[in-house]
Amino acid sequence: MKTFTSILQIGDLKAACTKAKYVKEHPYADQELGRNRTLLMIFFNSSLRTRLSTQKAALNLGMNVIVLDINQGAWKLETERGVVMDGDKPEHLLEAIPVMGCCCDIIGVRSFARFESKEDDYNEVILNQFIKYSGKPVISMEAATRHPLQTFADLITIEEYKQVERPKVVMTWAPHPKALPQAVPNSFAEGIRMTGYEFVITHPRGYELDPAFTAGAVIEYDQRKAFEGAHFIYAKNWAAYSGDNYGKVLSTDRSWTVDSAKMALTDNAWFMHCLPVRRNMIVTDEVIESPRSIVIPEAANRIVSAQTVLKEILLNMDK
Ligand code: AN0
Ligand code: CP
Repeated sequence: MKTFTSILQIGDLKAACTKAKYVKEHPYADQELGRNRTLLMIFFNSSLRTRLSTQKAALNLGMNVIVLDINQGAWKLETERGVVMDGDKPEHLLEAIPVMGCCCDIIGVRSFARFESKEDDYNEVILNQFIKYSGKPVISMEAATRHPLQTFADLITIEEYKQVERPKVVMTWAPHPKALPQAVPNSFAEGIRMTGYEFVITHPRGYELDPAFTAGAVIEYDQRKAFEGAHFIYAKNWAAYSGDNYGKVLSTDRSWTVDSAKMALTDNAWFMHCLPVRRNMIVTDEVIESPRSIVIPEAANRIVSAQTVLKEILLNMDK
């Protein structure tokens, strides 16, 4: 593994989960592996879990870590090529990236969809420039279209909690006041396809995701019907993807909030969410606080997914 921008890059899922299990049980077994190696984490957007868990994972591997919040203290970056830089942005991404590359051995990048251009977002223009110009392995810490460290943690969590071989996993859209990217649901759909689980996506009409990610999934517009017999409920909001509605909030209909009455339709399903979550918009207090909510162990598995990925990259680096 040289870069990690899609869950597909973990290769064989079973083997990856076995590696993750080892990392979880022996977090400090590879303290020498990261010695004198530096992880640089670049954030264009806010974070709690990704920042803490990826840093913890790197420290477990004996790495040094530098964290840079681009919006707090760094020069404001121009990202378009060819502009006359006479405005408020003193530095260009095309110089900044190679300089970042000089200061580390691995770069993690968080760069959300900007919803200014669907084409730019879905071509991952920011992430791909890091891959092209940093000269270092790049890890996505949520880019415009995917959040693979989250997906890997989600898959590890489902493996840990599933009680039947082929569980029914339901990803449900839920309301949120702001436009959120499609990265988490895209990536989750991409990951679930690797598992062979039964997979149903439920959302209001108009919230169809990019079929490149959802191919093979059953789309059910009736949320209650989708919940019937589910073993896992994976809640998430996302903004519209299709056509001119790209990046728009089409609905904040709270009849889509995950509540106890809907959970009662499932086969005693586990409740999952990547967090941060808006209570009583996405999910009621009662459901997120119930014994079937596994959002905290899911978040804890972010250390495991990051450490497994970092370890794999370190093992493949020329010493
Ligand atoms: C982000 C999103 O929906 O992509 C990050 C989730 C991990 N969520 C928010 O911005 C609230
Ligand atoms: N789930 C997740 O990535 O959380 P943060 O946005 O807090 O990093």
